[in-house]
Amino acid sequence: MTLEAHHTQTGATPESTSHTGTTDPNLQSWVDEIARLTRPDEIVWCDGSMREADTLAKQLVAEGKLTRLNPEWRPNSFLARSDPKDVARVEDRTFIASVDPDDAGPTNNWADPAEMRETLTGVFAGSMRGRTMYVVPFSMGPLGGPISQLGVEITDSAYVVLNMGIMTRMGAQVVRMIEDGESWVRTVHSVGYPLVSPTGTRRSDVEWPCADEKYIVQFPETREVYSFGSGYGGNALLAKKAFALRIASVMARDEGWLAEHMLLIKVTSPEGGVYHVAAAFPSACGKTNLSMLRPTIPGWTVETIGDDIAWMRQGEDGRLWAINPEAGFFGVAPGTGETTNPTAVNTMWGNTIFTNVALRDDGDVWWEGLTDTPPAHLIDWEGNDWTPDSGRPAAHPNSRFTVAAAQCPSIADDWNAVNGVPIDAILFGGRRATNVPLVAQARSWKHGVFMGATISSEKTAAAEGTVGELRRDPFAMLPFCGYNMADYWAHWLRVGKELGVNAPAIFQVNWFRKDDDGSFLWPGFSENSRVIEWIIRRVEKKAAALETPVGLLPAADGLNLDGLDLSADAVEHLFRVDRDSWLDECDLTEEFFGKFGAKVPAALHAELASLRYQLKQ
Ligand code: OXD
Ligand code: MN
Repeated sequence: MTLEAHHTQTGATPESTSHTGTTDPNLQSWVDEIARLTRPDEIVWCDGSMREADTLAKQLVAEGKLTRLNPEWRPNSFLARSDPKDVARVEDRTFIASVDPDDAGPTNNWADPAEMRETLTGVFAGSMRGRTMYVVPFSMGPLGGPISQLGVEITDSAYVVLNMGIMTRMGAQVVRMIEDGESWVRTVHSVGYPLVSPTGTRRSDVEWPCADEKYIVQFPETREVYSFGSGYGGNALLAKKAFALRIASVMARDEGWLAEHMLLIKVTSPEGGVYHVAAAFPSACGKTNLSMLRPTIPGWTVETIGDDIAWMRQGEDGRLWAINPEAGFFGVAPGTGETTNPTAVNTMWGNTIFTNVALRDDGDVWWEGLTDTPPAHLIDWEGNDWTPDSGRPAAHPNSRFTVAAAQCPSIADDWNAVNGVPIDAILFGGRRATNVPLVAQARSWKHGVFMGATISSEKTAAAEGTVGELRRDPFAMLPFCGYNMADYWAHWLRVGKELGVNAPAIFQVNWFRKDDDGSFLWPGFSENSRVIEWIIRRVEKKAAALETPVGLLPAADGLNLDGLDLSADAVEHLFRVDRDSWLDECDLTEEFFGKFGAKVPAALHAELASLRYQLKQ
């Protein structure tokens, strides 16, 4: 297969053929070095063109690795089915290989970088035998933007190339920028399923090649990622969690910016005021839904900028400016439905890669929650016949859609702005059945950092530990912070100091509080626009707030509840601050901070002390 018309011989391994290359000596020698280690048959430099994507998709269909969906329903769209053992990010196989173990901290798996390099050299040796090695140059954020960064992923998976082409600005122009001297991040990926053994015996490929033993390794000091053994999502699309969060958070610490697990939205008020909001929620708390919110309150508009990651940097005007570094959505399919998120459903009209969803008899796709009534017959995510009586989900709970952000009907006109957008408010949300009010504003940046640092959810399954205990996910960054979490809190405090009066307001939100019978108190979904309205009115200094120990809550009648069927009891419960259970929670927070020892910034201990003091008044 030839993806490029010209064929220049480069310094690659003697037995591999290389299609084009670069005049940048560092990039070329790195590609050569990885090829010498992994021994692919062929090296292909991806140009990011539509023709290239079309060729790769056709090749994957011919190899039985993708199913083309019925173009009548879903043009230029495909279904991939993964190995049942390779269906999600593998946090226990994700490592931060920093020189000092303390730089990884108690929430990451640390690995000694020298030992890990040796291990990786072992597993990558010959791992691409019989395969094509793709060189994927990409930009996170608009090309050349002041907050953007470049990277290159080497991968032996054409499926990864196709996904990277949707999720990033991928292509030859990035190589030109590297040749012009721009810095870039090195990422290497292999599915770990060579087709030729060291002795030359060939085996046939499988539908979803992967290896039993997986390694997702970040080297923060040298800004490198090595991923082996998985072809799935964040394990393999290295621009996303590995680069844009783990490596970028370290770059951000060193360079004074922020790399965050946050969605980005643009909110327009009935008076035409335009505001930008960033919001951090743990995985599976409805970030994609909030990023595509359709307000129920008249006159308000919410538009999408990003659904997962935000990079933010102080601009020349002193404010905090943000970009969505990604170019696409890699969203969880189940629960994304015509009623819950019609915008997402419309985004996926075509040009979409689906992974591990179910196939309809008419050649379209389906997953739990897409429609209220399931089709009478499907092929499930494992390729088996399925009916509504099968007693198991048709789509894997972590099945995904990959689609360009530009296809989203609610995408904001400034989503692609080269300088980003100025941030007016930052939200921290968890999934809390108890204690945490529907919305509370932080009294200060420091109080906001305390809110972010203590994001938590009640454990819901016995497998997660004692039911009702808190699972902490500070800043929703637990699996994504590339360095010591307590140092990260200190970094946030430093950034706040730098921003001073220009700092965005910070809020805590919780859509998930339950009444004593265990049902949700707040209707959620589009009604969340009422909370957004109050937040914007606070930013505009137009809404009153009540001081409470846990933050500033809407004053009586401050939250717009017009037309909502919500009892006075429910509203009271949504904002109730129960002093005893909050004091118990303070003990848990102290215990949690204790894990980080002396690194916890004094300002956070002071916030905890102040919270306790106020609760006891
Ligand atoms: C994701 C996650 O896939 O946060 O976005 O797990
Ligand atoms: Mn995420």
